[in-house]
Amino acid sequence: MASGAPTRTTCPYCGVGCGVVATPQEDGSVAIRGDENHPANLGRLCSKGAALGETLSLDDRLLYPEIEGHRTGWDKALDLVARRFMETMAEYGPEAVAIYGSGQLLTEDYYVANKLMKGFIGAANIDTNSRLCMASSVAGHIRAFGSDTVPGTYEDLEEADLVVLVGSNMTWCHPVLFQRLLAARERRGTRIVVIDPRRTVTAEAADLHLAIAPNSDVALFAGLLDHLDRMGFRDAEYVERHTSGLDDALAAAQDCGFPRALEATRLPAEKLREFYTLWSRSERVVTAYSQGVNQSVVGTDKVNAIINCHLFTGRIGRPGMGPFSLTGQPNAMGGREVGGLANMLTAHLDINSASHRELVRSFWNSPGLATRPGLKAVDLFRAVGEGRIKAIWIMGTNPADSLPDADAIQKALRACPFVVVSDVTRTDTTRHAHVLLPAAAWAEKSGTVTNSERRISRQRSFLKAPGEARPDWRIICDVAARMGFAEAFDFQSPAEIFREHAALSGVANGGSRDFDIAACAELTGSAYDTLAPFQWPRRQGAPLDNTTTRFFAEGGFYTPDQRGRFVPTPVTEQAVSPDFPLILNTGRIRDQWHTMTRTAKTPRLMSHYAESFCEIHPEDAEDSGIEPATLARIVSPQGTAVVRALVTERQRKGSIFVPMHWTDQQTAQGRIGAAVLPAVDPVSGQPGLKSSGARIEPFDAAWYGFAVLRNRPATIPADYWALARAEGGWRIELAGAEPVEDWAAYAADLIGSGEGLETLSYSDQDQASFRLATFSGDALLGALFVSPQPVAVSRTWAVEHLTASDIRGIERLRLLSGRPGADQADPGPIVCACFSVGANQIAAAVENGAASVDAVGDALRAGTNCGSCRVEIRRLIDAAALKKAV
Ligand SMILES: Nc1nc2c(c(=O)[nH]1)N[C@H]1C(S)=C(S)[C@@H](COP(=O)(O)OP(=O)(O)OC[C@H]3O[C@@H](n4cnc5c(=O)[nH]c(N)nc54)[C@H](O)[C@@H]3O)O[C@H]1N2
Ligand SMILES: Nc1nc2c(c(=O)[nH]1)N[C@H]1C(S)=C(S)[C@@H](COP(=O)(O)OP(=O)(O)OC[C@H]3O[C@@H](n4cnc5c(=O)[nH]c(N)nc54)[C@H](O)[C@@H]3O)O[C@H]1N2
Ligand code: SF4
Ligand SMILES: [Mo]
Repeated sequence: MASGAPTRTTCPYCGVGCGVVATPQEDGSVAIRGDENHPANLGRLCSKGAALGETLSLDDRLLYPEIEGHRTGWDKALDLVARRFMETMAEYGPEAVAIYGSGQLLTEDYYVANKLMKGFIGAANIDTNSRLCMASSVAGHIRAFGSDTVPGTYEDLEEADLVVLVGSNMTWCHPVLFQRLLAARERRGTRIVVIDPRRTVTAEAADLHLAIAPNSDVALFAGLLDHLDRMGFRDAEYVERHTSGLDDALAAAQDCGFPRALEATRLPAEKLREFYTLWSRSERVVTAYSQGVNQSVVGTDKVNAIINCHLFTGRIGRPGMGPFSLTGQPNAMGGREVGGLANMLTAHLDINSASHRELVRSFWNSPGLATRPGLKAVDLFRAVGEGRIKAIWIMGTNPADSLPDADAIQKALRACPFVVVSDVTRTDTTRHAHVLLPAAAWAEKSGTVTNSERRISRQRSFLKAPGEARPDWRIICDVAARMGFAEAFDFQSPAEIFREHAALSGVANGGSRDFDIAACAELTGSAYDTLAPFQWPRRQGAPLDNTTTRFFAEGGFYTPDQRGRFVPTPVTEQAVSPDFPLILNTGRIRDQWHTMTRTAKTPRLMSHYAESFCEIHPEDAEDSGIEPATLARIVSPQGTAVVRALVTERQRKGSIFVPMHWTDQQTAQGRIGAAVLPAVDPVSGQPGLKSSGARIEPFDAAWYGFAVLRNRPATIPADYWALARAEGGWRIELAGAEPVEDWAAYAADLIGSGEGLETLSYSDQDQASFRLATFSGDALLGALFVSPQPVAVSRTWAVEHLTASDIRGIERLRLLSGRPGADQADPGPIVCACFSVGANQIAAAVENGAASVDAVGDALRAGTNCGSCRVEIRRLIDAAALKKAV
């Protein structure tokens, strides 16, 4: 096959929405590069985007529909879904049926799912993982603006003098946008403030880090509003002409004031003052926020506390100013545009408004549109567990891991009479599927997505769907047709769906609603194919060009009186239970995406962190008897999880942080979702995923092990394990609560045994330490290292043996001893995933005179591609300087 034509598409990971150019190669691989013409990234990609080509392999893909675990044909599977849905509706009413979707579906998929549920099944029990992600931003926007509008654009981050990042680890989670911000800082000296209880890599790159107490953001920004008022920073004209409700909001802010803000945030007074002064004096300020704000039981108030300050100063909708909600998923925004939440209608119409409902009903010609909001994610799964919902269709999300109280979710799914799952691979959720539907994946799908700055981009397929996999929109329309709604779902392409969606956004709009892309209502097939990225709104007749759009500089809010609303945000206290005194914070790491179904496929991305961990402050570790690098059990009233202890002062005392990513697919007992509290924000219904009460205790390990293996073992006999792909095979961390009698037999089970293999082993007298390596010819088949303490073998170095073809003599002994020879460099833990550069290599370069991140880049290329690791490189340079100084 000759190498294919380049296809311009969009990255399927975060809400930055980078343009990607994918070029299939002669050898079947796909070359990936950033699209230099895409306004979001101008050619840049982060480590995850750059590794997209490595996630396209077909192993693990779902290729055929299954019923009860057995392969079947599409007709049978679709007939069954339609029949069971209709039977359930007939017997128990439409509210007994639910759809649980995802901000990773394309707008066209999302549109038809929502149309089917709200318009034709006739109830609104369709919610999505956006409830866990964006719901508080949506609710905060609607309270303040009357609409779910992100007022600004990415350029504002580049044109601001001050950028405040609240609850956002932008370096890792929106890396390309962060690179744009850093480049702007080079040019104009932007000040960056990070507000996060943890000292993240983003915090380390900032000019000021406020390590506030968890959930004290409301007090921080209420205190700021009070400060702005006292110091005379009110934009009287803006407030007078364009807003309402200031008095109540100010009263609440005065109630808080500096003293309560100080008490709640537990910051040093001079830091708090510095921040207030900086914010007040910077006309061009962007306050960008993400999950540290949204994923909270006071998330909506956090959003409004921030927006209040921008309304008060009139710093909104002008270049370099405004509140900015960073969206998580690639299409979190598109999902909201089609009303993909249980309390919304499509096209930013209001489900609680009779006239809006009538508008949609008549446009769809629907037999009976939902008349009231449906259940939000946490309540929706509670209803599944309690038997009120009897049939559920899950698409493009993995709630068995990602919802709080995840064991309860699994239990609910087990009890549910009918579970349909559309996915591209097997997950902890697909285990519960009665019907499993193979969806086409990123490279095979066409449609549109909307990024954080309201920019709609095309996703274009460049590979044929494997096996019998089909795009989600097609699957949904096929089920709808079988339920008797063929006419309303007679779409032959994503372009047709997009046109309908665009047309609906313009119906009776005339500027009365923010979301309007009626300019696309007549788009031809070929115009859709070549559609360049554009920002909404694009009202009827407007050109689809690259111009920037902003909202609210001159008021024009979407409230009945067109005024922006101040919302009072009273400061509340969160109770801490003495049995669960620590606050469990969960979130993301640089190289993994959510439940790891794609990113875990690439060794490069597994080399940054190969197992889950818990960041804990040294004093909390000592109080709980946790030694560095041992295993620890996190216990909450909901459940438990076992992870590696990472003792660090970057973590605030009283809080612990565990990544959300690891599932039963990669580790034993490590799913943190099982320990997360399902409490939700009363306004948005978004769970407070960052602050569960928990305690931590040592995991009593009789032994620890580490293994590198060419082949994935069928079973892993250990109480704890974490399995990761490595170049040439696999790597596993192991631990057991009980001693093992016969280590040689254990190793043979894990690694394999048989004729023609050569095995070397070593054990100390009481067999507490044991090492074994098995060779097939001159290549390594596997090696196991066991010790009563955490195994002190260089992981990167050991893993490199899997790809060596000539391990002989002394090399074998060195491997067995677990130590590289003096003539061999141990690269150390991988810091730069793009060029596989380890911490020891960077330390050596620094030792040899590389004194800056750029100098390290010149020497090793580390940090010169996506740049996501530059802060970590800086940290190593600083550590070396510190070592020299003491
Ligand atoms: N590498 C990577 N990038 C991703 C993703 C991924 O899985 N991996 N997922 C994408 C998605 S869907 C999302 S939603 C975004 C999320 O992007 P982010 O929101 O940036 O990421 P998180 O790590 O979830 O949380 C951000 C920070 O909130 C802090 N935080 C916790 N509690 C509080 C608090 O009370 N106040 C404040 N101010 N901060 C607090 C946490 O310590 C954490 O550092 O990332 C997107 N990008
Ligand atoms: N404790 C804790 N929990 C969290 C969070 C947290 O910070 N802490 N964050 C929350 C947030 S912000 C989010 S966004 C969620 C994310 O949580 P999930 O949505 O559950 O995570 P993913 O792993 O992205 O799941 C996407 C699924 O869709 C499949 N998939 C990929 N492409 C397609 C496709 O084209 N079609 C179909 N049908 N399937 C596809 C993937 O294989 C995968 O199984 O997690 C939430 N849960
Ligand atoms: S920043 Fe990275 S993950 Fe996000 S869209 Fe761009 S390349 Fe993809
Ligand atoms: Mo998210």
